[in-house]
Amino acid sequence: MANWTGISAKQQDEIDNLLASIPAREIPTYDELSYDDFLNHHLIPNKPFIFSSIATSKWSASARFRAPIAFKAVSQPNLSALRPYAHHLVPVANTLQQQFSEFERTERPLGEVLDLWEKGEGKGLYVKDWHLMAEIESERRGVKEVYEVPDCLRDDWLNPSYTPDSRHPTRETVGTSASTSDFRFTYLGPPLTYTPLHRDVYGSYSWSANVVGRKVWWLFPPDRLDGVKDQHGELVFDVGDLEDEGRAIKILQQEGEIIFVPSGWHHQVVNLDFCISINHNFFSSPTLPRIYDTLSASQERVEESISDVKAMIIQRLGSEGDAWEKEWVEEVQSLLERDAGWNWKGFWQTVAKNVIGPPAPLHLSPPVQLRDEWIRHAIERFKLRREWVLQDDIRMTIEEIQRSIGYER
Ligand SMILES: O=C(O)CCC(=O)C(=O)O
Repeated sequence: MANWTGISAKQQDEIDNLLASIPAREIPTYDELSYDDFLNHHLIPNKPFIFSSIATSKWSASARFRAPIAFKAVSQPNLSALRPYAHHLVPVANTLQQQFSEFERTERPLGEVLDLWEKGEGKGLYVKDWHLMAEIESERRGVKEVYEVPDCLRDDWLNPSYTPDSRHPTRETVGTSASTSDFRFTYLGPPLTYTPLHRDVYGSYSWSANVVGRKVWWLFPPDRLDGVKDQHGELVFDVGDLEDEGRAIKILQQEGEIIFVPSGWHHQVVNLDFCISINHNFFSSPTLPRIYDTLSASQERVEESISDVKAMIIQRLGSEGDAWEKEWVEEVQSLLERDAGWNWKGFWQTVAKNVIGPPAPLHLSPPVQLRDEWIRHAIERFKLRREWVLQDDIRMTIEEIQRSIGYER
């Protein structure tokens, strides 16, 4: 059996109730969007929008992964078409089993999960963060066997630059495991599997394309978070537990549509049908100030959490000279990398890489003067930090960036 049929009457009721609760769409939907409009109406002001299903109509995934149903706008998943990837080890969340502020997670071959689904089992299992594109590239094929990144979304500083055909292994990709190398993800799961309230990694933007099925999104701009906190001031796990769902911008994303989620916006997502979706977390030069702020805030939290270590280092090395401070900075940066996923070294290396080899052509990127202004501003701010003084490798990377944008000070 290639299709998913395992939905109960109770689940169908829940889905019907969700559908009945969707208001008129509050964000724009475009069949086409010029890069200038994308930059000025969405990237810079940090506002969401949707690309209509035209954006994915020519994707191979749309032809391969959908089993269309006559006279219906929503397809069934063609699970057999995923069998060529059955050997990929994929992260699987059990959305019926909450563990603290996450779901229980395991890693297993995709084939095992497909077997369960094809038997009508594994109803709560959600394959999330599967690095399908990196896997395809590591097997020396091109991602065009799945998708095409829309023009507007190619200025992506977080992922390998978009190349439809197989790419030669680079210094960056050799020795990196496909399962951790990038932020190009594929998600698949049965109706009512969901992703709890969260904000994306590093304060990045994300885009998410529904190849199969429909999703409901609850979006929260940064100034609308008060309604989703519990009595201890902590963000709730599931906004469905709140009477007013936190007064979200609530969107029904149809099959084929791509949603753009702004940087720093919290969101929750539930699958209404069996869904297969592809998403990227990404950022580009207009997001640099937000990414910078997010990393600074993560560092503050890390420093607070190990403030006793600072006292111990000073006691051991004395407070004269900068030896204690050098060790403290290194300690903080290494914990920051584990906690936030990266640190200042990674931040500046990412900026350098994208300045030296821009991922998108000029007409699909912000004007160079604007880009360089965002970078200069970040450099000016960074020069006030102790890491600028104490971390030689970062200083060298920044000097390389300065040379590249013609900004020597
Ligand atoms: O589709 C989902 O379940 C979550 C997707 C998401 O959170 C994102 O694309 O940022």
